Amino acid sequence: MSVSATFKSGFVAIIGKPNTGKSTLMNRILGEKISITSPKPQTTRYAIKGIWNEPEHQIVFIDTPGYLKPRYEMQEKMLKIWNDAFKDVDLIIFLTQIAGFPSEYDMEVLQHLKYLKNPQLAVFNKLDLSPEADLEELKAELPASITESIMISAQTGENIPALLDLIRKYVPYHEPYYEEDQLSDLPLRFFARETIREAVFRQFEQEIPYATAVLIERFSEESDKVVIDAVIWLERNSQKIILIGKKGSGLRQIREYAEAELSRFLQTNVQVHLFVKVNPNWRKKGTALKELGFDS
Ligand SMILES: Nc1nc2c(ncn2[C@@H]2O[C@H](COP(=O)(O)OP(=O)(O)OP(=O)(O)O)[C@@H](O)[C@H]2O)c(=O)[nH]1
Ligand SMILES: [Mg+2]
Repeated sequence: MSVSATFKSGFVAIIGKPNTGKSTLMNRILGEKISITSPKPQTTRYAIKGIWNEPEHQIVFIDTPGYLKPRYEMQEKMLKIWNDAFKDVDLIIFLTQIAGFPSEYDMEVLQHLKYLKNPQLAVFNKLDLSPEADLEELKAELPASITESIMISAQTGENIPALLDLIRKYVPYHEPYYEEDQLSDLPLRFFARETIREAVFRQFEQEIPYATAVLIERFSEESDKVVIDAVIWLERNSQKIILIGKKGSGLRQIREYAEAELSRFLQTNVQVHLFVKVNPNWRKKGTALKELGFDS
């Protein structure tokens, strides 16, 4: 790859409270659904990199899980991912939603940010829901470590070009870190797993999404299609019954969602075979966590 001396490349971490729209923002910038989203908090469980390529820039966004209190081991892992995401990044985007700012959670995050040396930017999201918001009022709550701020809607795209102009300013001259046609550093089987998890998050209420882990057992790329075998792990038999649904209707909907999303993403036919298994408290078991991919 030949690169001019004026090429810029760097890392931008997006952090903040669950459900404020971090993943939606990253997907909006990339124009592809790299990170799964849902109306429920704690949808994202990993630090997910999305690579944004332009002729003169390559910006690597790191979407992080919005963590709650580390009640489960899984949440401690999220906390670690979150802290690691700060290290060595060229810019931290503190993302919050306008309504309810500053929440207790926001204050806690801002408290951390005060002591970090990385350049920081505040992004107030969901402007479509609070069109009357006053940026000056919101800014008054920010620590001095945050030098700029902007109100956007990740959902409608409002002010995204202005946000991108701000972000570009913080990215240093550097050759690209990844190939220019690469959208993410994650393997395709990761997207398969995440898409199935997204279907569960969108289809089921309260407990089931949080009791779910997905393991891809087979991902085979054939000449005319991709075939995926996946196990959905749940904590209890009662959850398994609900997930499978009447005459398998619940499971069928998950499969259809995953096949449609993944066919679009991979641009080929995708066949998904789902299996449901029960493993009580997979969340609390270190080994099970590792097996399920929480091994960072
Ligand atoms: N109205 C409105 N809704 C938004 C906007 N941005 C995101 N949302 C919605 O807010 C919800 C949460 O979005 P996510 O992107 O999953 O939030 P997140 O911050 O990644 O959440 P976690 O991964 O749980 O930390 C979804 O239902 C989004 O559709 C916005 O600008 N306006
Ligand atoms: Mg997310």
